[in-house]
Amino acid sequence: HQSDIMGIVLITGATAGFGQACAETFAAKGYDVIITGRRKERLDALHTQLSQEYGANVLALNFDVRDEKAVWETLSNIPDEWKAVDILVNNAGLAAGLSTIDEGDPDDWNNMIDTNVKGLLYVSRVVIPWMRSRTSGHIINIGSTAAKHVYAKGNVYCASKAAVDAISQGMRIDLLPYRIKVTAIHPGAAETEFSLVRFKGDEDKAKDVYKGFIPLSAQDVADVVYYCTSLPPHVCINDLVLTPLQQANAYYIDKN
Ligand code: NDP
Ligand code: 8X3
Repeated sequence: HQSDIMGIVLITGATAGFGQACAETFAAKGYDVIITGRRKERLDALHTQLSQEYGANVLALNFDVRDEKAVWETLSNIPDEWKAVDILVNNAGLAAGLSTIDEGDPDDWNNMIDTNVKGLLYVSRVVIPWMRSRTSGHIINIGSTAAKHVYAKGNVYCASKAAVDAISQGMRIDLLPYRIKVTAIHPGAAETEFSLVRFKGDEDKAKDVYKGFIPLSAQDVADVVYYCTSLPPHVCINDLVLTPLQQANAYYIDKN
């Protein structure tokens, strides 16, 4: 990019799905990109791809968002020029299992709450002061239609995304004095590795989720994320729900 850099975007969970599509989209638009995730080989491959295809400067950071110390140490120690983050996309997250509350696995509950809620907070806690010092910035939190309505067996996943919704509202109030935008984006059913992760590698179960309708793609979501960041400085989309045409809400999909 050299002379025509649009800014710096930090995307958590860039090794798959929405995060990867966001990394490609922002790099293609001329952003320099900080990508994060646990799978190092994928991060390295994406690093190479983004630099070669788009000429983006890329910083790949390999950490688990659940690890408060790792989040703090890794992010605090990046070179100062990378701390001028314009856009933070809090995307890393997962659903683990799909069970009634009486049969839920506490390990799954911990994983979802630690990743979707606490991980988002840990990353934000480091990045927000960088934005505050520049009196500008944009935080995009990836919620879900599951934040807006609870569906059968969705209990703790839905609760974790409702927390993302509430945290986004709180951030928006607290960060107004610093002119930091906060946008919560709530996608409906999108075919990524999401269901493969939820069903712990069971490919048939994962595929079944998307039968009978055309789901969103990771690129659909990335396009909407990018759109929200491309508006004039005085305009902020606070909260945005997007679903496939055949989906009305978290628990109603008109399958054919
Ligand atoms: P994917 O499983 O395809 O991607 C998830 C990403 O999150 C991966 O890059 C993964 O990287 C990262 N991640 C997960 N856990 C951690 C962790 N502990 N530390 C660091 N990174 C982590 O799923 P999606 O792209 O679909 O999901 C992205 C977000 O969108 C999630 O928050 C999800 O809840 C939400 N969402 C998904 C919907 C869907 O239908 N797909 C709809 C609505 C919201 P790695 O494993 O390498 O660490
Ligand atoms: C992911 C979509 O429908 O499984 O948030 O809740 S859903």
